[in-house]
Amino acid sequence: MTIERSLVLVKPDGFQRGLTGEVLRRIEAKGYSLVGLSILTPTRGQLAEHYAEHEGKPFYEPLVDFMSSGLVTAAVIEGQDCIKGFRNLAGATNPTDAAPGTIRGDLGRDWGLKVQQNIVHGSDSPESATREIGIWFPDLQG
Ligand code: DAT
Ligand code: MG
Repeated sequence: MTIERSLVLVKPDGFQRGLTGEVLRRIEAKGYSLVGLSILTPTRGQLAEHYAEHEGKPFYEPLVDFMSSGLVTAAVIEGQDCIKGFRNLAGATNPTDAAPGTIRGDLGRDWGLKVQQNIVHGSDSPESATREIGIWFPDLQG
């Protein structure tokens, strides 16, 4: 049993659609705690750090354009095995593939041309979580 922290983003599509509360509700209903919360428009510099692993991929520039296009809600969540647990709550990257019951499966719209519009981001490993929390919440420990 490991108490972990994970970095969650409600992306501009989720924020604009008024889904921040629904995402946070699912996080809290699962039993995870909120230990950091912020609403901001990400800078391209922040996003370059955040998405460094994807630099050079065909979807990288559209992804950074989209993520810097409006407000996002950034959250640090805490709970037992919450890194994998939140990824399970979020569902598969492509909302069409995401299972019903997941955030992307229930609320994500068609993959279509805007594949990056899948409502949420969640850290994918303890190393990513520590790194990402440092980017979005420099005052918090990963
Ligand atoms: P995830 O967000 O599920 O961790 P990822 O880290 O592989 O997925 O990719 C980051 C984001 O980039 C993802 O949320 C949506 C977008 N993306 C991923 N794969 C893509 C693809 N093949 N085409 C377009 N956008 C993609
Ligand atoms: Mg990822």
